[in-house]
Amino acid sequence: MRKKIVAGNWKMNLNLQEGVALAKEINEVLKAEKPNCGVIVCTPFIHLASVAEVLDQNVVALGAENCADKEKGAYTGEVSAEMVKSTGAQYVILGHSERRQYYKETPEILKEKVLLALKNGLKVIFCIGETLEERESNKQNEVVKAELEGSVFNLSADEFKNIIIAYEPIWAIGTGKTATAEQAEEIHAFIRSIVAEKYGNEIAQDTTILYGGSCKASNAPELFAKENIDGGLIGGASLKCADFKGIIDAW
Ligand code: 3PY
Repeated sequence: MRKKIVAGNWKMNLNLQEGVALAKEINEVLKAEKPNCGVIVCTPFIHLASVAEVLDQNVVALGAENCADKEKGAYTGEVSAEMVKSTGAQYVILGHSERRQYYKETPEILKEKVLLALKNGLKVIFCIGETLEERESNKQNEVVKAELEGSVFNLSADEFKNIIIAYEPIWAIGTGKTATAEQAEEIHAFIRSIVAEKYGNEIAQDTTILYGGSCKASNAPELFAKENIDGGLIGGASLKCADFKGIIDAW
């Protein structure tokens, strides 16, 4: 049985004190009422060590939003997968469209990041998704397939078991637009089918595929009701405990 997950992606929001306070609140609320799914909060690097101290990771696991494509050394300002892991984090988001778009992260760079994350014992939330233009020319399947082939389909089956896929249509990120549950289900089913082609049906059935892009408490129930949607990667709505809890409660 694949894992249902709701993961928060705080992006570049909240200072350290605000981040720790939010993590504490989420932890308390979920300890009091155990969720029906796995919950992860992915925070900026500077929050990781402090947030690790306040989370019971059996209830809320911790992840980073990025890691370097180099192992160690003279890369000023970078943070390695090993450093992320040493904070107590267990997950890392890689391939988010904001990283691809604003920081020019290519499939090759992402491939290196994925390998280093796995080598250091992190599980990867790997994001894929098409632009509006690609969707309008019906290229979404081609795009997500190429993104998987470019950065994660080189992995062995054992390695691939540590990958969570997050489908995030770029046109739905931070825009308030959400793919309809039917649109999302259609492409999630396609993604599962190409995972099955590559790694076989058993691994495909066990792979968690999250939906991301303006997912909130109001649309989460409809999205999560779909067979191939195993939860959400949540941007803005993960920045307030009540909003985030509202999505978690959709399971
Ligand atoms: C969003 O929901 O806006 C996201 O980008 C989640 O990663």
